Amino acid sequence: MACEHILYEIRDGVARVTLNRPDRLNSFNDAMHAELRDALARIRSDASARAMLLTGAGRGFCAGQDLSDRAVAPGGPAVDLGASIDRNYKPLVLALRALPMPVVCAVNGVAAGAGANIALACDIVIAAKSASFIQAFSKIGLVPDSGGTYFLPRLVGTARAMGLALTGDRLSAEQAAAWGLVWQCVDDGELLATAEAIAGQFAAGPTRGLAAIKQALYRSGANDLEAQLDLERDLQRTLGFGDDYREGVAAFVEKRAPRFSGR
Ligand code: T3D
Repeated sequence: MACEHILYEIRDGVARVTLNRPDRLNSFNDAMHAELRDALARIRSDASARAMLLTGAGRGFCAGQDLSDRAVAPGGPAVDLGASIDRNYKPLVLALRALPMPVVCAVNGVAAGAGANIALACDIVIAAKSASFIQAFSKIGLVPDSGGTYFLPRLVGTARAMGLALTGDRLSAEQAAAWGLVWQCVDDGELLATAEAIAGQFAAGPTRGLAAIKQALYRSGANDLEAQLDLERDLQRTLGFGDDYREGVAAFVEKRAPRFSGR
């Protein structure tokens, strides 16, 4: 599929995806969703991709759904938002979480509505100092979607989640980092270099092990301790038969840097 609304490349083990509708603050229309869905499927099936980096073009990261596609003429039929979520937002969030490699999100500017929660669906979120997060849904009579009501209380607790969701107030990147909503807040000029360095580190890492870490942490919320211990055992068993574990131990014993193959 030709890409018109995203930029996409795989280089040096890192799949880079840039949301690219800057004049609309990279808000989502159906075509951008389709391109992103296609890119994620390609990344998943390309063995040369061992980490993903998601960012936005221009001054914004993503302003959520393109609302110009939602304006309804008086008396006209309403859009079925549930169908839109089933078709676009739910598969996107699930695909990011299930991608068998770390996903680094570089939040370069405002992340609003579904744009904020798609950032939170990524595994490591780095925000530029000038970036901000807005749960804009309450301003238009909606509920946080794209995982907002799932991620927010888990990341920042119910009181802060409730405040963010009910008010729709802007949260600065620095405050987001202080609250533990994101991994790091960096100077604007350092955002891409920082995100590239982290994605590059992951791309040279033990890919299956990193994917298993994602899986274990994301499943821990629904497991009791015994189920989680069993999951850790099962993952460890599988990884212990892999090339990267063998290489990691050999490198440690030989006092050299490991050369992980991702297998
Ligand atoms: O519908 C479904 O399928 C269900 C799923 C819904 C998921 C959702 O994401 S619902 C929430 C949708 N998003 C919003 O409500 C956010 C709307 N945008 C804003 O509130 C503001 O734009 C921001 C706070 C994000 C940024 O403000 P500011 O002042 O920095 O920029 P701006 O001037 O408002 O925006 C710049 C341009 O982008 C502007 O266009 P113009 O006037 O230069 O031609 C603005 O209209 C456009 N833009 C920004 N956000 C959207 C958008 N155009 C369409 N849709 C947007 N979401």
